[in-house]
Amino acid sequence: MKIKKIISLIVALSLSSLIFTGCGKKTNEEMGIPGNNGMNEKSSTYAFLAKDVQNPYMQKVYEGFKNACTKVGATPLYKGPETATPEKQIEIINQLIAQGVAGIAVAANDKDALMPALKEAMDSGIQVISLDSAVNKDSRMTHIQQADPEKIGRGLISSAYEMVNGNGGIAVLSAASTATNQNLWIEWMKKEINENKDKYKNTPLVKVAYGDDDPTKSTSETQALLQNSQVKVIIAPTTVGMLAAGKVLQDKKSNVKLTGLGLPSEMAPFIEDGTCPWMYLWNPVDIGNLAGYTLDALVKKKITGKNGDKFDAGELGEKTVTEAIDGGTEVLLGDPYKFDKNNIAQWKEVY
Ligand code: RAM
Repeated sequence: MKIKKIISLIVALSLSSLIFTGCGKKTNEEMGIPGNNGMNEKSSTYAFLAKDVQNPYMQKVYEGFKNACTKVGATPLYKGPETATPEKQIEIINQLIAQGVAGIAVAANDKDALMPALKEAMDSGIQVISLDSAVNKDSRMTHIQQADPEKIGRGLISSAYEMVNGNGGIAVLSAASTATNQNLWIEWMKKEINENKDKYKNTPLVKVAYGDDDPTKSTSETQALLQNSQVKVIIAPTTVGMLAAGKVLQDKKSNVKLTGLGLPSEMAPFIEDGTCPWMYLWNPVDIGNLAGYTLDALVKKKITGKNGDKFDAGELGEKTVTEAIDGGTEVLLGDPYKFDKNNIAQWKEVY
C-alpha cells in the first residue's frame, strides 16, 4: 500500500513538472512572464544591431530609429560589432536574448549565419526584423527595404555606362562579400549587362572588389583596382567604399569616374569637383524611422509581418507589408534619389 502511494506521488510529481516546463519550448508570455505586450522596462527596449558601429551611415539610420522609439514610448539601444562580421553579431543577439529586449532590428553581415540566434530570439518572444541588409526569410518577421534592389542595380550600371560614354571597363567596390544588400544589387548589375549584351559590349564588368566597409581596406582595394588600366569607372554601392574611393581618385587626380551610393554630407566635395558626376541614396534617417515604427507595430501586436499588413509609421504615414523577392515579406521606403552638382549643396546639410 505504502509503495503504491510513493509510486503515484512520483508519477504526479513528474507530470506536474512536465506541465510547468512544457513538452516543447514555451515563450515567456505562455509562461506568464511579462513579454512583449506589457511595456515594462525590459520589454520596452528596442535594439538596433548595426553592421558595425563605426559606419557613419549606420549612425544616421540609428538617429531615425531612436526618434521612432521615443515617439512610441520605447527605449532605443544601439549595438553592433567594431567590424562588420556575423560572428560578433551572433554574440550580441545572444546577449539581447538574455537581457529580454522586446525587439531587434538587425542590419545583417550574413543572411544565413544569424539564423539560429535569431530563431532563438523569436522563440523567446522577441520581435525580429532586418533592415538595410536582410537576413533570410525564416530569421525575421519582415524586412525594411530601402528601395527596389532592381532599380538600384540597373540604375548604377547604366550610370557607369553613361559616365564613360559606353566605352571603358567597370569595377565594383563593394562592402563585405557576405552583405545581402550589396550582393543583391550586384546581381541586378550583372543581369542588366547580360540582358543588354550589345549595349554593354565595350563596358565589361572587370572586377568586383570587397572593402568590407572598412576605410583602410576600401582604400587599398581601390588602389589595386586602379592598377588595372581597363578600369575607367568604379561603382561603390556602399557609403564607406564611396568615400574611400573618392579620396584615392582625388589624391591621384585620376580620370577614373566614380558613382554609387554615398552620403551627400561626405561626398559633396567629390561631386563638386567632378570625381563623382552623380550618385544615389535614400534618406537613411527615414530607414531608421521606418524600422522603429515597424518593430513597434509588431511588439504591440498590431501586425504580424504578413503580406498585406498595414500600420501607422508616424511621420512616414501608413505603410503596407508586401511580398519580398526571397519569399518573405518587406516594407519598402521608396525610390532612390539622385544627387549631382545641381542639388548637392542643399543635401549635404541634411544627411
Ligand atoms: C553602407 C552600408 C549599408 C548600405 C549603405 C548604402 O554604409 O554598407 O549597408 O546600405 O552603405
